[in-house]
Amino acid sequence: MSQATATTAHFAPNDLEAYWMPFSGNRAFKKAPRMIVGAKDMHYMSSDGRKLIDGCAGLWCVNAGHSREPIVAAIQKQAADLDYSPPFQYGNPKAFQVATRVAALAPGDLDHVFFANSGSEAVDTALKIALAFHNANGAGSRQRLIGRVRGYHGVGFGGISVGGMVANRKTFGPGLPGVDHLPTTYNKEQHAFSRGEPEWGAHLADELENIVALHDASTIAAVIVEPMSGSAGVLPSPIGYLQKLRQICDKHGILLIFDEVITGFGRLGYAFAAERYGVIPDMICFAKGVTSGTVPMGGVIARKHIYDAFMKGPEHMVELFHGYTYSAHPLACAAALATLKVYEDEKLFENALRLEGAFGDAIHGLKGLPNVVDIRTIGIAAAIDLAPSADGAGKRGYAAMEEAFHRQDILVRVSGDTIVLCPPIMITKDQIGEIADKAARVIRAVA
Ligand code: PXG
Repeated sequence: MSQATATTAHFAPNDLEAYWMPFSGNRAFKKAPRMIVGAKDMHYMSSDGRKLIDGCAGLWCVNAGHSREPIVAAIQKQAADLDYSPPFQYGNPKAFQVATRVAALAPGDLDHVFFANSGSEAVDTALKIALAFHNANGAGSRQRLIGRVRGYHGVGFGGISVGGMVANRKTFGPGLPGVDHLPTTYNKEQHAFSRGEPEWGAHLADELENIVALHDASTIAAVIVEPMSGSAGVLPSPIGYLQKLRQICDKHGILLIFDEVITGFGRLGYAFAAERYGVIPDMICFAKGVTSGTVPMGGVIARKHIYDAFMKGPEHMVELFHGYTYSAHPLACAAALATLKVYEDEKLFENALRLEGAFGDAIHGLKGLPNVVDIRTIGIAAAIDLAPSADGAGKRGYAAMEEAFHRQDILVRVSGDTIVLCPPIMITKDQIGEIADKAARVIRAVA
């Protein structure tokens, strides 16, 4: 831990009331806070001075590890050199450099990058580009958007509409009109305890033909899917599924969008899952790992034909009526350039691929522990489903998170009664073993 971290380790706020925490049980947290005050490489430090291994890369974002010197230095220098510059009609040089680097990492002719500040904004941006693309091509009737049951695409109205999370639909109403959904690819009978891409389920992509038959292709703008659903609990695409979706989209002139907010930047052993699967979507949404979580940044990578469709008309005119005050923020750009260099210098994507087998072995070794009803692993990501306890859904999961934080010195992500593990991809084999051991102790403790 750095000097600064050590001196702040015992800082504790004296009033927790004002902060309305996102996606949190506010009252339970405020009774027994899990306060984090420092971080370095694979570890967090708690306010009571304990070192916890980061089992979830923050929130799937700190792929390069915490507070890495070259990234910290780049952000500090940028804050002193150029704090902010307007992204509309003006440019900062690093924005062009990041775009070039990200485009170079993306396969095929995914050549142009539009910047946002989060995954949610990236998704809204991609959906809007899809609609505007068809408009620009004289196909304005293509307005329908297709998502998938159990998909997670952030929290904007576009994202929750194409997403397939029941809680969003129950809480916030019907969302955008003209949205339809493919079925989820997860099937417990067929997939339980699978490693990597399950063999069963490619045929579920054919459901897109049924949606086309119902609405007609001329009304459909785009399909958006996660190559591996993270938030729904690590649900990888079945073998051949994404290839089928690509074929059907091509046949009907429908754009295919991969939401790679989680799968981007090494989680599955490649810069993008598109490369792992050999499928080139028309757009990729990214965020999180692009800056290793240090400064918010998101964006959309678009294929050449998408960008070109907009580059017509008078040259002084705005081509796409979209953008954010903080698109390509200088601090985010500096962080992204430094982060991408760390990934490259330390070969972190290759590290993830190399350790995928060891990670799968370690986590699947938890099969047979009390209440473990399914385990799924792919890349450096795993979900462990626990049977709910008799006193209600989500209670065992919450207890697992508390046990992990307060007693086993590991940060995990919990969704309902599912424990998710997705540590930084700078991880070593020993640390994989440590995470699996700690997870085992947590699972036993909440039996
Ligand atoms: N798309 C995908 C595929 C995501 O996973 C978003 C969009 C939205 O990103 P922002 O930056 O707006 O939050 C996400 C976010 C979890 C978890 O524990 C996952 C996300 C966020 C927080 C927690 O699974 N994914």
